[in-house]
Amino acid sequence: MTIDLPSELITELRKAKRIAALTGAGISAESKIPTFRDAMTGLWASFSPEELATPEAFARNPGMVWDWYAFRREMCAKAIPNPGHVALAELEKRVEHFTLTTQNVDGLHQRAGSLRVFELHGSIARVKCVDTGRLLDGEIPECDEPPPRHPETGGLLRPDVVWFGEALPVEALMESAQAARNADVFFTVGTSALVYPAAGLPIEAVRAGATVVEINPLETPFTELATFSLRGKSGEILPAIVAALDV
Ligand code: BV8
Repeated sequence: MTIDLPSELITELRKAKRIAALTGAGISAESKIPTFRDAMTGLWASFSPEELATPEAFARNPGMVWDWYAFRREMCAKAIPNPGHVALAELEKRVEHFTLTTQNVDGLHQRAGSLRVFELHGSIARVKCVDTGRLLDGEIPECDEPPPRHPETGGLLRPDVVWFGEALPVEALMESAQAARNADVFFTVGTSALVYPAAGLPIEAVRAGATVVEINPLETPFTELATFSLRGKSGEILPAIVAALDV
């Protein structure tokens, strides 16, 4: 598969001291994790993610929401980082300052070797008490009727992810916004650019004068603002970019 890359992009990347990237569910599609908008299958097919990934949905039907996350947690644990995740970990080694911000909760960037990762929407691998926010140490307890309860607090357990209507982790958001404002080159990879405030990061990068590269098989509401909009799969385009830098 030969990927046509704009030579100006490679020139910009060679000069760049600070590179930042925002990733969305699309970068994990080639690891067989359905994108957020495709994830609604089986029992949950009749729901939209915005309906299930909310505190209200958990309050209304904690068992169903817990089961949806347990099903996704299992899928993420079995998933393997793909060449797109690996390429971003390689890119981090080649530049002075690299910041990776992800909307994904699957942990695949860290498993691919990325060191500086900010998880804007939390992690599906962690669970916490819904009342106190206290994280669970160790294994998720067995239970007859899910969700299980936190052994110390007694509260119901919920995934440690950011639901719609919940605030994002302040430090992750601040660091990511600063990286977007200071980037020489900013990548937005595999995201429909619909969910805020994450979707505001590439816009901050454009405002600050960065070279902004969108990688997505489809157009998004951000496409017209990008310096380069590369139509294709991140698992193919990102390795091609790293290979071009090594020439
Ligand atoms: C908040 C965790 C305030 C859970 C998720 C303006 C400002 C602030 C808020 C808002 C605002 N406008 C609206 C809001 C509210 C809301 C929002 O944005 N709603 C949307 C629907 C309009 N935002 C919030 O509620 C946020 N909270 O603002 O709180 C606040 C402040 C103080 C105090 C209290 C409250 C919280 C949002 C976080 C929600 N949680 N995830 C979970 O995972 O279950 S969001 C969820 O969507 C995932 O994280 C997902 O990553 C994310 C975005 O979706 P994408 O990643 O883009 O995935 P998607 O499927 O949409 O697209 C995939 C893309 O990949 C596609 O474009 C496809 O073409 C592409 N693709 C496919 N294959 C490939 C590929 N690309 C490359 N290669 C491939 N092979």
